[in-house]
Amino acid sequence: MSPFVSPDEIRTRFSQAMSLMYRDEVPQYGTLLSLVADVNAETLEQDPALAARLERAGEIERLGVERHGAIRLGTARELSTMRRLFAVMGMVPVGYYDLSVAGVPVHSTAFRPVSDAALAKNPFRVFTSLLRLDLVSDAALRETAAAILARRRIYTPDALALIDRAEAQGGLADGEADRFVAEALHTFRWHGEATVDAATYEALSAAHRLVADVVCFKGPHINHLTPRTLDIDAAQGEMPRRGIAAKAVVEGPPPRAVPILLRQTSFKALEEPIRFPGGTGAVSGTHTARFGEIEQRGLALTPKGRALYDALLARARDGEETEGPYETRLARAFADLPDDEASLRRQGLGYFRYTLLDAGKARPGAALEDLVAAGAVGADPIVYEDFLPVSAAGIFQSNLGGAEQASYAANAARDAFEADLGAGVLDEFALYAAAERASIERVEAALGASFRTASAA
Ligand code: OOG
Ligand code: NI
Repeated sequence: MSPFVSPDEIRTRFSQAMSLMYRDEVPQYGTLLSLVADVNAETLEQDPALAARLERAGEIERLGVERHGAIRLGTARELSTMRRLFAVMGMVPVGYYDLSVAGVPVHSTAFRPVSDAALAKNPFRVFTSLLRLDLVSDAALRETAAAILARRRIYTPDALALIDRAEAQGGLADGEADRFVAEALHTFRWHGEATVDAATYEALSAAHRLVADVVCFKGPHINHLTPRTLDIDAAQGEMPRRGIAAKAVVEGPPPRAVPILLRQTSFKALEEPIRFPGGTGAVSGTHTARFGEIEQRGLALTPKGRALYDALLARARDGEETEGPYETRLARAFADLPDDEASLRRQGLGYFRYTLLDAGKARPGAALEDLVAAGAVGADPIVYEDFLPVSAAGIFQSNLGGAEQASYAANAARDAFEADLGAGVLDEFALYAAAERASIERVEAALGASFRTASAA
């Protein structure tokens, strides 16, 4: 037996500890959790077929613990250490998101588990952004910010020592894992004291509110935690009834019979008191950074499906669809994406996980598609585990508190990001394709046959 706690278990402990901490720091997050739990229970009760399918996919158990968070880092060193910290809990960087196109001076990745088994245990993800000071035009301000960031230490010495130990030993023993969780948690806490004086805060905030959020504090406070709902429209409707002012528009695709990718809504960031050093100790300013968010996840799309999604979204946002409110334009644009599972699968638009349901119904030599039609094999949507850059930008914008609409020339810098990270980011599509392929191979092995046709994707 391994003397170490599994990374899945450490991730679960960490995500639990983070959730407790955030509920303490931002009580409305607790309200969101109970709202989502109620909506999910209601949805499952009213839709036994959905309940059965989630059960089959092993998603029922994960639903109660499922959430994502987000942080914003200031330096390459912070980012590469964050990669090592998350690796201890089985989370690796997936995807590259360039948000500069949307006027946010960061680029990002998502740390998350990747294997089917680890995702089923606990799919905790952290959307992690790195500030791009190169996009700040004022050179003096850029230098000030870089100097402040170079001085801060966001990890405790014990957290660093435990990361070293996990790497050297190949894991952490039970007590070490608990200490690691407690030490790592410090990095994500809110600190009400700014590390800079009010004038510096104002100057950085004027360049972009996000710059002040990253540079002026002791560490990268977790800025939201997001539970997963099975019905985001119901959750959105319920928010005002529980005293939460919801963001006006749900980000992502419109409501559909077959949920795809990711739909998200949030409540606006709190305006929190901050103190500046050298002051009287009295509140000397406010800062908006921390908020609450809810999401609904659906089918992971193939590159072909995703290209269609991106095109349809653009059509609704700033393309041919110009008549009526946003929701109407969005619904009209998405009429061009099939909205039943069979079409999405047959047209190679989404990824599916295949399971053998009834070997007795399987004719020898049949194609996979025939086996699905005959009810011998089930095809369930593979859940999208990642993020959407346009949605993420919308979430950033609605929570920065200011009205500014900065814009930067489209300026992806993936190579620089990976160099700062100290590793490459994984390709999300390759992960979904591998999960689909592995499920087909399991069916093949169980039937002792191989299928004539390759998977749609
Ligand atoms: C991250 C915003 C992105 C999401 O769910 O798309 C995000 C941030 O505000 O730091 O969390
Ligand atoms: Ni989020």
